[in-house]
Amino acid sequence: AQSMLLLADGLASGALIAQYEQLYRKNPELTSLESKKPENQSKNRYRDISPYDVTRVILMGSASGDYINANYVNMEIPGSGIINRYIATQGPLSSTVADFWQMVLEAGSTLVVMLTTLVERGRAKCHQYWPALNETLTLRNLTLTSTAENIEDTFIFREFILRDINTGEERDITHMQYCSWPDHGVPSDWRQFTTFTEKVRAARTGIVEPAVVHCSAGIGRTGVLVLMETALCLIEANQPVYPLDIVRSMRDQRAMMIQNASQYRFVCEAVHKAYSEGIAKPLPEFSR
Ligand code: PTR
Ligand code: PTR
Repeated sequence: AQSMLLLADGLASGALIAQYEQLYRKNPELTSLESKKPENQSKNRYRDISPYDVTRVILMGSASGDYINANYVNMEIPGSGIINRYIATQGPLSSTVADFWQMVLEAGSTLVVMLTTLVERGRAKCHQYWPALNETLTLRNLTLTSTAENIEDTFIFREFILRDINTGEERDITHMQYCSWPDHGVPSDWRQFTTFTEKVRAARTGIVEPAVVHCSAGIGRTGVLVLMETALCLIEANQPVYPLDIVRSMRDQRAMMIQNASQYRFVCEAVHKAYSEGIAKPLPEFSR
């Protein structure tokens, strides 16, 4: 298809990267004032990573205020009627674990995607915000019970039950962790990453509530996954894939999505390979 030829040309000529470097990292018209308030600063893992006010997730029922470092990111797939909804967020801190699960509860989410390990090169990247298998974690008005854990090469899939103590409401949560992807870097294998993304798509099929996606800062690796899933959905709906437009749309909802040019190149190459190898292909119902 036309857009795939453009993508291949752009990768070969370097134009794709040049255009990416021109793009703003933050939309200059959008503020992030809430994250700078004194009472909220300790809730940010990184001082330089702040959510826009306009798309931030506002907690309704948290005892520690309405702020969490998270944004709603909605990616529309034209022509298909699909809008993939995400909450892009940082890896929880020990002090924000209860807020994190409160957010999952309030958003109605059933899927949490984790793209970091807890520690990388000796540095803490994310607090372990879930209990060990068959154990229960109690957080203010919530409990979280871990009921299953399956390790598949570099992925770990877990099942949790999230329970609201006040209402008795229970919800099954699927947790999908990708384990071999250091921050600022790219996955070691495009095929494995594409497989992981396909599994995320399968897990969210038919679900309108947002998938909660996080890494450590919630921008770099989270951005790569959102771009990949969006591109696969566009191909399936027989729509052109213009990665730069997708990044712009993401960065209008959460600043700095996709950390650097090597991540952008990686995901563009993965999209192109998935298309040329027929892993991603237009569905018959969408071909014109
Ligand atoms: N349905 C036609 C086809 O698949 O060939 C027409 C079509 C052409 C559909 C291009 C989508 C297209 O988008 P792009 O080529 O930019 O991916
Ligand atoms: N100031 C931090 C740093 O550059 O180390 C912020 C940061 C951390 C930015 C991690 C991006 C990071 O990667 P990811 O969003 O993939 O966790």
